[in-house]
Amino acid sequence: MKLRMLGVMLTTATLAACGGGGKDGAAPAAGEGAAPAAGSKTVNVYNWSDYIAEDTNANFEKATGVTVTYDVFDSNEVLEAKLLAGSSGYDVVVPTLNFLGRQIQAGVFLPLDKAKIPNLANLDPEMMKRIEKQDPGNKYAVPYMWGTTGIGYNVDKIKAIFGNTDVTNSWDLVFKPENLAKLKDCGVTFLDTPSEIVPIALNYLGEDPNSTDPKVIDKAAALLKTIRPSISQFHSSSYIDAMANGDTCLVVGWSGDVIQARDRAEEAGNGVKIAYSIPKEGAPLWFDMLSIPKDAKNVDNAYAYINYLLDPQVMANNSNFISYPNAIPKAKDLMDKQITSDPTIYPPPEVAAKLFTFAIIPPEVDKQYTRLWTDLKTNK
Ligand code: SPD
Repeated sequence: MKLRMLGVMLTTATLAACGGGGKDGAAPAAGEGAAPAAGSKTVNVYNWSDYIAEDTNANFEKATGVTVTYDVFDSNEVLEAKLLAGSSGYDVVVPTLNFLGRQIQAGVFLPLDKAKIPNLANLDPEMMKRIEKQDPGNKYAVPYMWGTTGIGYNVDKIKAIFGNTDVTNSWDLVFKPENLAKLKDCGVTFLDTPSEIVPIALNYLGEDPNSTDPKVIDKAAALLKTIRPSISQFHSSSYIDAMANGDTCLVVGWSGDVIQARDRAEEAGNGVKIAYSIPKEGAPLWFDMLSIPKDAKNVDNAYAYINYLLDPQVMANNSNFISYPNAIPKAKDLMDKQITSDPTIYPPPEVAAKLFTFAIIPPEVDKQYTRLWTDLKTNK
């Protein structure tokens, strides 16, 4: 069983000085090219919460002599606001690919000096080709982890209410008001982001999930209003513990986070059983990308940090800990088979065929998303 220090991997977007503490005796992996940088001895990293093994930063510090200051967030919107404002103070950030795409257009990032990231050679060329659609020439970023957005659920509660868990195979469970109403009392959490929930609703309605037509987007807004009375909370990180504790029985959330909730419940021995489903109508597939803001102060250390994360052993340790897949084939070989053979983490081809990616959201669509989201959240 994995030992996790609950509370160390923060589930809220707060400042976290993350380091120390070995996990399962995993050996520090130095990572080729992770030599101490001359000059400054720090790197300021801004990553998603619950998205790194608890010993990775400490191991990097040991290998390089560079101190990691590690802050976390749980929303692309929050990260983007900081990046667009400038002077974020961060040297390494991790936007999702479609957000990265528009941030590239806004001139936020440093073009990568690939000679400083020798472990780039470890990345899956097929995946890099896919990513190139939103980062032409793979000029500004490299993939860290990828995943899907689907349904996390409390197995026993769903069985008690619906008789079995087959209902989790369809978004009908979420978008038919009469279904979601049955879960209202045991807790329903949605990710707090229109940029995921609106495309999922559009896909369910048979529309293009990336539609930019205001009338089409209004259809998603109308659908969401019909289920609003049954949504207890909008949050993009606290649901891991809430599910693990049995405080919420359904989430529209991220694959690895739900698996982490499952593992936390198992470790707590509290009898709560959690599972994750990618509904048959299809679900989002996304990539989170390591990049360097153009005003970063510790650029060489940022390269050393990114290069370190791309070491197959380091990447495998991280993926094992957070239950998200990565883009390094050699790392997959080093990972726990229980994770690499889990179809909810690594979707098989027939499931993968139904996944859709997010397009770059144009400014006018962004405004409509923000308006409808505020309206949805404030009017129950
Ligand atoms: N707890 C880590 C969650 C990472 C989620 N990445 C965001 C994906 C956005 N589509």
